[in-house]
Amino acid sequence: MNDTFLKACRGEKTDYTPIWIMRQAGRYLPEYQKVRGNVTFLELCKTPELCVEVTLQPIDILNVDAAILFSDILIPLEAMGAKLEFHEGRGPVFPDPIKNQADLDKLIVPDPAEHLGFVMETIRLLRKELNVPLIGFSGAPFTNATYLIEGGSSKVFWETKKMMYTAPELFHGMMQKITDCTILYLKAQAEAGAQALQIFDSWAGVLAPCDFKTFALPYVQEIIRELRKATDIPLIYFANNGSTLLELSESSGADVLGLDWRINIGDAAKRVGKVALQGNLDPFSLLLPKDKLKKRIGNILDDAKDTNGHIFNLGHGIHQFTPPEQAIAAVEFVHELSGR
Ligand code: 1CP
Repeated sequence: MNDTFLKACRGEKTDYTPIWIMRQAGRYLPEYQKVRGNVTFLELCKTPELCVEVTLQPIDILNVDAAILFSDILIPLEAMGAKLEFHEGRGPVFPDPIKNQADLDKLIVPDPAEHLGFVMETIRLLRKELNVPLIGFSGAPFTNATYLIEGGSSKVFWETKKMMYTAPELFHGMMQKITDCTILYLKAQAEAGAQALQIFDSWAGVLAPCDFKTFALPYVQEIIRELRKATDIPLIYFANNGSTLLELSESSGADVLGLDWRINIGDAAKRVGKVALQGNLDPFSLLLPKDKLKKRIGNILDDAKDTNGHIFNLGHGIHQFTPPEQAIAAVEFVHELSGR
């Protein structure tokens, strides 16, 4: 097995800098569109054979150094009992958002084997096929909570912040319930064969540092503390738009911190201790002409030379209109320029 990714996560020396791409399986790939054309997104997520197929697509097409389980951060929320719909062109919708204690009381902490068995089955099947490490994942409690409270995607997070500031006990109760669910879910993924776990905190960057510290970070810390007792696989925490939260994020206890593109990776390395760093090419810079893209990748690799382990990635998910050949070229450039 190619274990370059796992070595970099642990801060060990590698022959080259490994790369994978957030959302590497998805709508920018015609091969994904083809599978997706026959089923709804939720049907796809619940059919292990199809999840295996789309997880493997970018491994062959892009030649990346890690696979990420095909699923979605919102799947365990549905297992908690929240009604979830995906509307074409509009994204996820929770038609019955959580507004009060009675709504929260209706949510359960699901047994992953019973309610999320299709995810574990996907992991078991993938491990038989893969020759690169498999990353499992979940949303971070704060990010997942925003979807349950807002009833879907948001730009301003009015309802979330309103609950935080005017009903903090309800908010904390909800965070604890999501945390309990996430701990069981990620432990089950590790037991099924996931070789690293990433926690996606896509909306952490909308919080002031003091609120991140009070309302979000303690729950990530609890998840990582509990996982540590169960497994020694690398744990990655990605707080999107989180460069102002870097030192706090490091106190999550993660082995690897994901970085978006708004910070220079060398500057980030100076601010943290022995964690490895993952990132951080602006996803839209994949539109650069190839010579400029190569130079840009070279600069990130240079800036990252003093990190205690570097995993190349984009600073957020690949955009759905990205030409696949640009992503293929980016992977080639990372491998070529970082070869030692
Ligand atoms: O129409 C389609 O085919 C659905 C598009 C799609 C895909 C391909 C969604 C809907 N989710 C996914 C897969 C997915 N989502 C993966 C596995 C694929 C891979 O990485 O290769 C992963 C890891 C996620 C994680 C995810 N889902 C996040 C965290 C990462 C991030 O991008 O910030 C979030 C926030 C979601 C929610 C979600 N899922 C899908 C949509 C449209 C959204 C909403 C995003 C938003 O609120 O802006």
